[in-house]
Amino acid sequence: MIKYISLFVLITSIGACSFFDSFDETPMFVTIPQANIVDNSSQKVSDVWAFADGFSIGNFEIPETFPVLGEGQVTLNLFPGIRNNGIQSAPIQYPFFKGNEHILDFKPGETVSLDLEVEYLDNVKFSISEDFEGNHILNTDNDNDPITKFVSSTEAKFGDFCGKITLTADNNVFSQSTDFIRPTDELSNSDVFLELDYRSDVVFQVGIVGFIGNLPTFQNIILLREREEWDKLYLEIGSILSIGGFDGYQILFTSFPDTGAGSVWVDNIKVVYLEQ
Ligand SMILES: [Ca+2]
Ligand SMILES: [Ca+2]
Repeated sequence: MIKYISLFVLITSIGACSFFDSFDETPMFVTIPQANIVDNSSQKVSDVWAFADGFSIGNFEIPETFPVLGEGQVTLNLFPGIRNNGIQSAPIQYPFFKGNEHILDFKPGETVSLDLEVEYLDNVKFSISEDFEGNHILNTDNDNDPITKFVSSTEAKFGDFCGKITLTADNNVFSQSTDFIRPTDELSNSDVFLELDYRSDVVFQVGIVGFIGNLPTFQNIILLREREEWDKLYLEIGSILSIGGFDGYQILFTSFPDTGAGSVWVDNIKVVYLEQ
């Protein structure tokens, strides 16, 4: 492992020429031009995590070309990565995607191009899944203003509809959560992420309403800034549900104080976990 990591550091710090001078072996190169979302669903895969014969080569922002050492055949395992909680400096392997395995004939100096295929694992489950293509489940009004609510909108990127909520000068607060209190017991041994597509011209917050019995705890987790184009958030919520000891939860959308007039659009709200 030390060998691979030091190779990567050398290449990124002093360039490929020095790298070739320093080692007897000539690597082959693997290019990952793009992530290919197998079912054309909404995903934001930014990185590939690469392993050769079980050793980590590193994680790379796509598109990228990286060297691989070996002889005979090399087993290359690639895993799709995302940025955790929308933080650029927090790349992680997303625990819900299948890995790609390639058996390569090792040919020094040659470059192989491989698309990263992105597909959910077979045991992925959705505790919540809302695409706004029919009646939606974002109707729980916690703010006592029935005017501020999510309505179906045709301004969608995926499918025909998304959800939209609008703030005006007179109606400038919202706190809306998903209908039904979802149980947490099925999530307890798994990573749990909220996936959310959003666009916004105001700052807003996303969080959970955690329930112990019927007692709600409102918890904002992340503040999302304005986005002119649709963006996607992967938000880790399993630890928050677990630490709170909640036996049920809803997903919560809240306006930020004094944010002014504007709208928030949301789509493809999924709470993802692995069936054990
Ligand atoms: Ca949709
Ligand atoms: Ca409301």
